[in-house]
Amino acid sequence: MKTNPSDKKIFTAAVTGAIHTPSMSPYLPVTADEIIADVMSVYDAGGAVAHVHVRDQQSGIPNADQETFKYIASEVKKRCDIILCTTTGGRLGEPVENRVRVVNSLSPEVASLNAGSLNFALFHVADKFHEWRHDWEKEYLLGTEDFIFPNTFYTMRKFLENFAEQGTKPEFEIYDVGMINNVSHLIQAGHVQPPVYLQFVLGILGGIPASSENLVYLLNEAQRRIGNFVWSVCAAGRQQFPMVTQALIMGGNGRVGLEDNLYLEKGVLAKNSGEQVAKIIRISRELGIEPATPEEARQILGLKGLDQVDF
Ligand code: KMH
Ligand code: ZN
Repeated sequence: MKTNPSDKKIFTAAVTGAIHTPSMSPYLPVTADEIIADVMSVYDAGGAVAHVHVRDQQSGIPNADQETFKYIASEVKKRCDIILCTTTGGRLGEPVENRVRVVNSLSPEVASLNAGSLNFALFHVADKFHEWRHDWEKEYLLGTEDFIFPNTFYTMRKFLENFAEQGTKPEFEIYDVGMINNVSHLIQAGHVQPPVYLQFVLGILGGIPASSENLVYLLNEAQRRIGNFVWSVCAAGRQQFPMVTQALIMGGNGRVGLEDNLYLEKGVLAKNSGEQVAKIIRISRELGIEPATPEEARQILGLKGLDQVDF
């Protein structure tokens, strides 16, 4: 029997993010070459999309350096056809104008678009670590007790103008139920065309907790208010595999990766994001669900294609 690409599921891995810091795992990719290696581990394991942030090469501080983005994207493109989803979330505290720059400089196929403001909190994690490799890490985490991650309607509209100019598909990061209403508004106001791509991000302190009930609630609410969308789930920490598995059972797509969770299983650090991709694909195949190739993922998401990017 021939499988339709839309029966297959898109596995994304978020490879480094801006949440974890170098002291938390020796495997967290920091330099551009480490990030490239992690993206390749994702591709080799069967992932279709890699979500990418960049960091300062020495200190590991997340930043929005365009040269680093360009180097990573072009090196990955030389090696494989994986879809790159560049972040417009960036570092906690990065000025909004810097965050969107990557859309114009790389013209990526997909980029993240955070669907509302929230108290993006990491301060509670700082207590779990006692030795820091860099001075900035503890301060960065503790500073989030008084931090709002700004994604106002104005910011979202301006970001979407940049996305539209480049033909870049937004991946809406949905941290809480009200953000579904925000996306619905953006569609109704004509700032973005359906079908939209939603990434439900569960378990961030400041957003909706990771639970089965909450995922059902988010999905029902998205069906009611938006109707026409492709969706995926990721979850912070140990909820990563349970929540992504639940998404697969409910017909969604899933994201893993070291941005969201540093572990492969209890007490075992993942050596790269590819190990997590391999694990979720093993689980998926046990459920009779096949991973989409990057080309199939392009069809499912309606992307412009790798020949249309600027890297
Ligand atoms: N950097 C975090 C504040 C995104 O990539 O767009 C949120 C984040 C989302 O990582
Ligand atoms: Zn991210």
